[in-house]
Amino acid sequence: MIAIYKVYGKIVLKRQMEYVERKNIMGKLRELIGIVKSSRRVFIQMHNSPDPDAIASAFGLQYLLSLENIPTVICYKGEIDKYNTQRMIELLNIEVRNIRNIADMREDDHIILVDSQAGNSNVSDFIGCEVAAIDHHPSFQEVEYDFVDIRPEIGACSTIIAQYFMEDNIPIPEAVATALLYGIKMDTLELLRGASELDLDMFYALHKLSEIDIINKIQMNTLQFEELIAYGNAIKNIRIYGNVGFANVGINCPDSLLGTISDFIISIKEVEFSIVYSPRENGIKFSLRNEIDGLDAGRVINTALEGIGNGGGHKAMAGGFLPTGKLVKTYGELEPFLEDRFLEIIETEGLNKKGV
Ligand SMILES: [Mn+2]
Repeated sequence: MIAIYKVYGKIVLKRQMEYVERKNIMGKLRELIGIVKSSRRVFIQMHNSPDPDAIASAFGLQYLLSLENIPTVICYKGEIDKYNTQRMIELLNIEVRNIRNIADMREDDHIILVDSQAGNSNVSDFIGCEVAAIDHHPSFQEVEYDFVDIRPEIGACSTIIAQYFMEDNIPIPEAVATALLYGIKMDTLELLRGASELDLDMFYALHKLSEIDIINKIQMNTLQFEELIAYGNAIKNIRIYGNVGFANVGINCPDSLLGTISDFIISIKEVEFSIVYSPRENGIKFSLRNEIDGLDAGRVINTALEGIGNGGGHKAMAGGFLPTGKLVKTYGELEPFLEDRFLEIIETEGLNKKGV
């Protein structure tokens, strides 16, 4: 890792100077503040079962808005079930609230979506008004916002928030820098997955401002017994067809863990595309990872679940949900049906990209 910082060191310093020089130009942050300035209260909504990148982005944005005396509440639906994410919240003193503990949200309250967009399968529609979206996922649905900063080419939403600080030359408190650094680290697998030049720049700048000790503490002893069971199921149930791996990790595996197991499955040498899923009471939850050049995991799941469910994401990682209510298939029929469907789409998409 040290080698990476050294290589990019010079370039980053030059760019930081450019940011400083540009500080007087009205940036994205000013535009956003203009929109929410007069709000009674702003809710910063993360995707359901938020991950470190979503939490860091919300935390950073909350700080930026607090400088303008704009009252905010960071909120989400679902559970924060991964131990390292809970540790992050605890150690950095981040205040997040589950929607079930917010009784007084009103229609005229403003919502800023971070690391998410309205209409996605993993974003619940709260009663407030979605006025803004800051995200790094591709859009699968057109939604009108008063402010939008959606950049699918960026590896982490934390990077976009960090850029707001840098552009306007706003000093970053240590806890915020540490959170954003951890967000980038987690979403880009230590800068090795989908990291853009801006991710590298922000990572480098944040690294110097962060308390690395806290990151080490967040990452220590993070494997829980429940996770071990899910890994066990994945190992037991994995099926590999060519370079595509499928694994059923068992009933009600938490969303965030599903992604971690998909990362694990794709780390197998023979697997270049992984589809990991967990049956729920009302459907099946999917997590996909892709290492094949001509393929896009987001498109694969979007096509596979078209008309029967909802899915999307990036080239390298994606997710989706298939409600079983509408499907007239027993569970035993469903697994082979899904495998065929995915394999067919992967093959067709791969061939299309090669221009065959
Ligand atoms: Mn993210």
